[in-house]
Amino acid sequence: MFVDCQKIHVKAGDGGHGCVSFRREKFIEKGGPDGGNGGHGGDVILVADKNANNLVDLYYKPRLLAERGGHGEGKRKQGKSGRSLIVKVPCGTVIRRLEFTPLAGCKLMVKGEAHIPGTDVELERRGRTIKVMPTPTAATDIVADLVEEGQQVVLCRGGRGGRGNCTYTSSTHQAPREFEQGELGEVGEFELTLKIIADVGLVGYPNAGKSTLLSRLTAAHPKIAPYPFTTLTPQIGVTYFEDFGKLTLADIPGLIEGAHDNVGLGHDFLRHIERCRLLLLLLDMAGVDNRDPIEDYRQLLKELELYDPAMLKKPRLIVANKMDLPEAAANLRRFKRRFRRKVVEISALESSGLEELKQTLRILRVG
Ligand SMILES: Nc1nc2c(ncn2[C@@H]2O[C@H](COP(=O)(O)OP(=O)(O)OP(=O)(O)O)[C@@H](O)[C@H]2O)c(=O)[nH]1
Ligand SMILES: [Mg+2]
Repeated sequence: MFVDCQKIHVKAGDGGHGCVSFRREKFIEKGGPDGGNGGHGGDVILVADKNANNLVDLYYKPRLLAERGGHGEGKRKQGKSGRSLIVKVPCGTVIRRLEFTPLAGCKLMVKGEAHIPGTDVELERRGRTIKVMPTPTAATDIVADLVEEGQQVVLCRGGRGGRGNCTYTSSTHQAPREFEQGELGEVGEFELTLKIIADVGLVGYPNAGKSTLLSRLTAAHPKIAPYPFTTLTPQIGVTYFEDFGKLTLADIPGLIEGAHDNVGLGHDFLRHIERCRLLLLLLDMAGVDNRDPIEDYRQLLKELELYDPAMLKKPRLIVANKMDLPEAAANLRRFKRRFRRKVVEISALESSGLEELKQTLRILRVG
């Protein structure tokens, strides 16, 4: 299963409570207070990992809870710190904070005032205060964008451990019975969206041959079939050059008219090419399904523009596929007369023209 958008509920570990204890030993009378502090609660951390390729783990486990801190003990023993929960997510995950909906039994308090979005919120639960991260506003709702391998973000911090009674001792207060409860860990709700990071995005109508091209240039094995919407989820492949340089290519489901409005598989997948540095517009030059490559090209540009005008500012390369079929040559002449742009001619099926395509991609990508 491929999951590229997932809502999660996060709770960091609560701090352990401080302990009230007095030293009791034979021959030592009134040994004094010796209650230790509570341990800190664990944090919830997300880290970008190149081996994770989608958010399916979080789909099955959308509640992330870190371990709580241990309580303090006698003999000044500090409670054990809670282990942090570290979750791996794919590179390219954007994390947005959502408005927190308190659980039953919780009351939203904002220092006695009506709540203002973007300010600190506190929750009161069974007489104790939970820290909730500031509610999102347009400017602050993106918490992090994990792009590089190893980049990490602490989503919620664990609570501090409470003080034990030995820390309350003073010259005038030698047998304190005070202690502190551990702080509650932060809670929050987040939405994770994956926006794949690849150098080249393959864009084209269904059946144009995008998956065939990906399978010829890289070691990826996407499904290839002569019907539209064979590819249902983005596929990534890496193509290598003789000097060990490499390019990553992303194949997304075919675009059709209205894709910007979520027609077909539309919108959901266009975001995966938002971050590609180069767009490869693949056209079925033979017009196999009674299509006209000129119309296809116009429509693709229109869909990209309607989705986000910035898409057209990216460098793009037009690639004419299916040049092995007899109708292709005449269509290509017509296309070139109409647009006067550089067109790379290939036949993905017969693997012809692929070396020139690779070199052109490289030059455009570097330049
Ligand atoms: N004759 C010929 N057929 C091709 C060529 N490239 C792809 N095809 C055929 O076109 C059909 C569709 O190919 P796919 O690679 O699945 O197309 P796609 O663009 O990934 O399609 P979707 O995933 O549905 O968007 C398959 O039957 C391929 O064998 C080519 O260069 N020449
Ligand atoms: Mg495909």
